[in-house]
Amino acid sequence: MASATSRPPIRVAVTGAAGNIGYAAIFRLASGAVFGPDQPVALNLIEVGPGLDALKGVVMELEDAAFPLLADVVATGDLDAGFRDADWCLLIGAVPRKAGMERKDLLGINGRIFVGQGEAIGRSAKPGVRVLVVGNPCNTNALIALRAGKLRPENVFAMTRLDENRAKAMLAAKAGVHVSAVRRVGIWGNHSSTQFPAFAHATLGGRPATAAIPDHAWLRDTFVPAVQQRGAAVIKARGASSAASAANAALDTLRSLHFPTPEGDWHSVAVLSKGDYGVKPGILFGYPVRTKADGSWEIVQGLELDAFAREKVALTEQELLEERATAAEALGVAL
Ligand code: NAX
Repeated sequence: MASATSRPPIRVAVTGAAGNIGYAAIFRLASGAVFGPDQPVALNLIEVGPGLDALKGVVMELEDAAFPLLADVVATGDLDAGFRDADWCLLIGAVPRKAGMERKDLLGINGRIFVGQGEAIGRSAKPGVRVLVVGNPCNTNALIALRAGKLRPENVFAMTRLDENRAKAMLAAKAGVHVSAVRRVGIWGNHSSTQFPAFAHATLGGRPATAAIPDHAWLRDTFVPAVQQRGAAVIKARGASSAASAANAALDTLRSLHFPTPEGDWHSVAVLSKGDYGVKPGILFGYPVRTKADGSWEIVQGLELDAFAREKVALTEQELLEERATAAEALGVAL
């Protein structure tokens, strides 16, 4: 397939491409919604088992969409073919937790998947490949892939953007402003019910959230748990986990890491901790991050964490340390 413009395509590998999130993500990737209207995109779509049959239909639909920017499509069950020459890997496919399954079982089952994927990315993707893990438990899966593939730590991310978007929507609704007026919401820690959506640094239409929302008990006791439990609330209402909003957040993350962050703002993503804000090194920890003009990124520095925030950060840090230990034991490797 020849592309409409002469720029080389950005090649994005997507696992779980025929699943709910994958299906919602790839058409927007192909349309130019992430990398812009002048940037061709190539898609490497990776599936397993029955997903491989469904993927044939997804490829037919991609053809039928006649995207001018879509330069190439590879559909495969082979990890090396799937990750070959990838600039970005979007790791969505994972085994969901089933009734009776312990967290340790899930970490073991998915851990093995992410060992294999990390190794294949290390062998077959471009050396500077960037990896975003969505499949849960995404922070620890990302750590496993990073270690297995000996990937560059600055290039491996786990998704906390859906939590940020949820938090922004809730703050906007409470204050009666449009969601686009909300900035500087950082999700700290794990993408789980221990995450900490830090409201103290947020602004609404330029005003501190704590001024725009004077009900600070609501911020602490209603807002924080509501963001933490939003995924469960969607499952209860929809009978299935968030998919379109999760795909949207994954694409927001790619865009925010690809383009410089607007002045005075930041975005949330989990990165390998090196001790910033006193968090133990060696876990994928959600932080507020800024992307620089040269494409590199930095953790936002100098934010004040009060006693409430420090307690929440410590809780989610503790959970990630435990997840790492459990996964290391289940896989029989050091992480
Ligand atoms: P689906 O079950 O609809 O799709 C998953 C797809 O992955 C299936 O088509 C399956 O065949 C494929 N798959 C499974 N193992 C694979 C492997 N080893 N290689 C390639 N493909 C594989 O789930 P979906 O709703 O798309 O959710 C995917 C993952 O996202 C789950 O782990 C889910 O928990 C996680 N989520 C993460 C979120 C986040 O914010 N980080 C939020 C949404 C979502 O819960």
